[in-house]
Amino acid sequence: MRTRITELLGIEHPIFQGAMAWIADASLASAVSNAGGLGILAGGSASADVMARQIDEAKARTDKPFALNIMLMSPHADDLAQLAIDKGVQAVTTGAGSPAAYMASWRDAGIKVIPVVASTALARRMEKCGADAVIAEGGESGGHIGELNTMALVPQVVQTVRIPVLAAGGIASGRQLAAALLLGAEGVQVGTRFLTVDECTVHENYKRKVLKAKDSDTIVTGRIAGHPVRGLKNKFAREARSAELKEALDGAEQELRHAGSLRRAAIDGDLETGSFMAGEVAGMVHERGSAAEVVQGLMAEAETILNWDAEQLLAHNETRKNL
Ligand code: TUI
Repeated sequence: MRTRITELLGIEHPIFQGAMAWIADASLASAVSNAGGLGILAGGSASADVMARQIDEAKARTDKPFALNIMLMSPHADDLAQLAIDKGVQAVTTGAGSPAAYMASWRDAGIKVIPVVASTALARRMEKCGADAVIAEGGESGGHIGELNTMALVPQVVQTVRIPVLAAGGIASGRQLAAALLLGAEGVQVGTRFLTVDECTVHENYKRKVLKAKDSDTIVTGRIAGHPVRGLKNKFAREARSAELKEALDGAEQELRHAGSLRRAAIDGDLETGSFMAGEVAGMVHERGSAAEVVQGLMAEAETILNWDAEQLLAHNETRKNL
């Protein structure tokens, strides 16, 4: 399947691996890149030194393109922006803010720039600053989210910009990949589905929690103070939610409550006090397997369904069978 995204990056499949902070390391990113998608290293708030080592490790594990994600609320964002240039990474994705200040220097260095946007306004600004593509991320996603959901956001971003759009949020199957393409996307970003693959080094408790989850097991905390985060329900999330509602905590207090919570989930596997960020599709992730199996499964299912006409699709839907 060739799209402007596969052409832009020289990759085989239009599938990006979600930039999951504390989780998306060289092991996962190189596995996804080796499978023909785009692996993405995500440091969250990690320092440039830590990410430099991750980049070196990813280069040792794959000859294929991979990206560095920069979480713009990180205190190290400036250093990471420079690191991408010094290390000559092929692509940068960004989240949780506007990367406008860095765009010119990345482009001068020949780095492909693909910001995550949660609104048409930011998508338009990013196109004007020279972004190569945007990832339109709906509120079904895990982690820090915007206000709109994928079904409504993606077509509106597609109508707003000429550069290619990837869809993120709520995508864990080939059917959902096909649906994203029908909404006008030219690629997808998949996070939660990669949490349980063999090459993902996240704590085993995190994997088990995703595998056990059902549709209603995610919850959004932090909506009141303006930094909404979706994750799996546990003691931490329930307490955070009820404290927010009772005390209408201010933003600073909420940040404090969240400090270290993703690390406690991803590294320590602390089931009570960790923040197990995951998307709404956690309820449909029931398997482990390899990253390559996920990439190939998504592509095969999407290609099958996209080759059907409406009659075949509706007949198949009646049977309720897997593809
Ligand atoms: O960034 C994400 N998801 C994340 S980041 C993260 S780590 C974290 N650490 C501490 C506190 C909070 C999170 C976990 N998950 N997704 C991309 C994304 N970006 N979603 C929404 C946005 C976004 C929101 C507002 C991007 C830009 C924006 O406004 C920028 C502007 O200037 O208008």
